[in-house]
Amino acid sequence: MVNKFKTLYRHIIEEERKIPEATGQLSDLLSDIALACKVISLEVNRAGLIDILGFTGQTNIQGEEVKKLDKYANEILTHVMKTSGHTCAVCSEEEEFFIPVEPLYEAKVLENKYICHFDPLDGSSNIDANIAIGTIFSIYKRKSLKGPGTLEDCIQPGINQVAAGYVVYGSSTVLVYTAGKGVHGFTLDPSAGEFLLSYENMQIPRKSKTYSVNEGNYNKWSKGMQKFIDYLKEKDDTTGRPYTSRYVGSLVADFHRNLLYGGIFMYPADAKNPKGKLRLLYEANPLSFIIEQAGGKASDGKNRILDIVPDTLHQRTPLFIGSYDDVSLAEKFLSEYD
Ligand code: P6P
Repeated sequence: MVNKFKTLYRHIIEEERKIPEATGQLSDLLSDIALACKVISLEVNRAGLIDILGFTGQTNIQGEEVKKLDKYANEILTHVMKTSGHTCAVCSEEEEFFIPVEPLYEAKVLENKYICHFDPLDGSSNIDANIAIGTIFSIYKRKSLKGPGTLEDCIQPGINQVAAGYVVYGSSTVLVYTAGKGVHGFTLDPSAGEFLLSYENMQIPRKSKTYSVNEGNYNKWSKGMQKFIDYLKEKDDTTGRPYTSRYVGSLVADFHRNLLYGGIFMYPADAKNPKGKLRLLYEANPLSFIIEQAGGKASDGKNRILDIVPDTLHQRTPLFIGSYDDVSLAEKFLSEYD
């Protein structure tokens, strides 16, 4: 019997060997990120046992109360990425400005050739309720030639990503990533301390029967958005309606479920959030790279997310992401009624 025991590191190396010009630096960086997420997973799973819950009394760039686990995850990921030797800049959703990184190996040009964006602990408002939360990361190649990275290096359209992934800290800890050659998932075996391959070449069903949205915002939505949700709730057997509503309030948890079983997640613009709530660089771009690699679709309701040219690090975007036909139908309603 062939042993299916394949670690994340083994999988990354095997993928790297398929690329002649690969130098192993991206593989090394991905492995460093996985290590950081293993450490975060330990703390997330222990949060109920040690006094790491509750607020730090500080607020982040988004004006949100920062919980201690948020701060811890941010510090771990920032440290690992800064010391990896492969980054020239690191951008955290929790930090107002990007963090330029000096080259660690003076002798080699382009040694520190990557930019890393991350949301260290998305859905953190759910931490105390023991609801699944997640880390999201996104990797680009620098545009500048050498030295510490620049703001221009950090503000690139999502289509330029070389890798992206997330970790969902739930009933188990699962890491899902793409480096442009399909989407692959790994489940953490806490006893071995290894992420083991559990989902290879993930593909999202083209059409689903599940929608994820905060319907408490219904009265703030555009007419097209209201009509789309009303449509999904009508009974019509030929189109598999009514759809089921599933909304955790933790993006990574909702996204992961939809990736596995099909579904559309929506955070549209509304009267309170005219640009939507979610961040383009830290949330929408990495998840959009993943969903397209898995055969799905991601837009702001009109434009492909990965084509959006960012203006600022923390800019927000409306997000429609998931099963291809469902996202296309949402776009149709918005174009017809808005
Ligand atoms: P709302 C969590 O704060 C988050 O950023 C995402 O993880 C989640 O999908 C969304 O916001 C929930 O927002 O307005 O529905 O509470």
